[in-house]
Amino acid sequence: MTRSFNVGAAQLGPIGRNETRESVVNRLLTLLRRGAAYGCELVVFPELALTTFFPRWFLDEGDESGIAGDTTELDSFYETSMPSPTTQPLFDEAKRLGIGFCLGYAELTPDGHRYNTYVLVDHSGDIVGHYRKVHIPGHETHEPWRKFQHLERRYFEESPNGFDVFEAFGGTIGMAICNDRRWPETYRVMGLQGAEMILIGYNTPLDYAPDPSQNPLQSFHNQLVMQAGAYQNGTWVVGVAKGGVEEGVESLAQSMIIAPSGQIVAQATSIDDELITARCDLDMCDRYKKTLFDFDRYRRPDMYQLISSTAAPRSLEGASERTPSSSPISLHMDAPTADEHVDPVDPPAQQPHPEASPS
Ligand code: CDT
Repeated sequence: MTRSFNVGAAQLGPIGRNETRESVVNRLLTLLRRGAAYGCELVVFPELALTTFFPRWFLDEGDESGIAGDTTELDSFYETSMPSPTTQPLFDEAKRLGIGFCLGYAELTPDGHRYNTYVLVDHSGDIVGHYRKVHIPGHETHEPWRKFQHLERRYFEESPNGFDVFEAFGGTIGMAICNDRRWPETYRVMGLQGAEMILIGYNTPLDYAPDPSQNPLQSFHNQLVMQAGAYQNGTWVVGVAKGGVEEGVESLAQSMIIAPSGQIVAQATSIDDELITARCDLDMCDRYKKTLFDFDRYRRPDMYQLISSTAAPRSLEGASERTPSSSPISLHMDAPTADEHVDPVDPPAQQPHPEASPS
């Protein structure tokens, strides 16, 4: 029996700060119906697909010790249940059409925890599973030097759950959210559980304030990490953007569906609402899982112990997102520009880290 099925990546264009949930859900319903018309069994929406990317604003009256004061506006961006009254039509329509979906949203739990979450729903409208974002990028406190904030680390907790996979749509499906896609461990932990398709939603501003030299590489890095993740783990990857200029901030679009070979088989061409589809043969995963990436035969986990060790031997203490002025290395001055000639000389000897033990 073939394990091929059609998947849709439902890219979204910008969502305005004041756009109602009802309006957004109507946009999602349009894409869901388009997916059904194209014969999709699963339509994947991006990260935080119900709202604008609100971590770009400082929205409460707290300080470095956390959120405080009037949180009415902040709270308005979160769902306190799923389905919620405004998302129920999506679940109903999915069931009516016999099509599944994956939806990113901000989750506020009854006991006050805040997560950046994905929910996977099957063709009966039933929830298959949730995923809460593991790698939370950005910063915790208001940083006025930035053109816009990236306060994910203020508004979301790191997942306590990690990367699960789910038996659904005839295969083994995993989920990840945005920054997770840059980390090889994301794919590998799910690859080790047999993932055959990894669904990844993202909001990636083109302007990366801590190191603008990375700005022109956003598209390249997006492809690099997702294609590598797919190939090295013999899995399909469905990467879905919220792109375009949202509240003055331009974000990467270029949603794509990637085969276990690492090849891009479909890619969005717009920076707006757009559905791309591909027929994904889950059995293609075995071509890689049973040959080059036969984990049981070729992996050497005993050689990788540092990866799961919490004590990094040469920790880059404080090397998180710094303000330019507090950075101990010059992020902006030293990188050669494209037209500067760089001699192919040996790299300078590395300075020993102050905490490195003498050999
Ligand atoms: N949403 C999200 O995780 N975006 C990050 C931007 C990092 S800039 C602080 C990303 O990795 O694309």
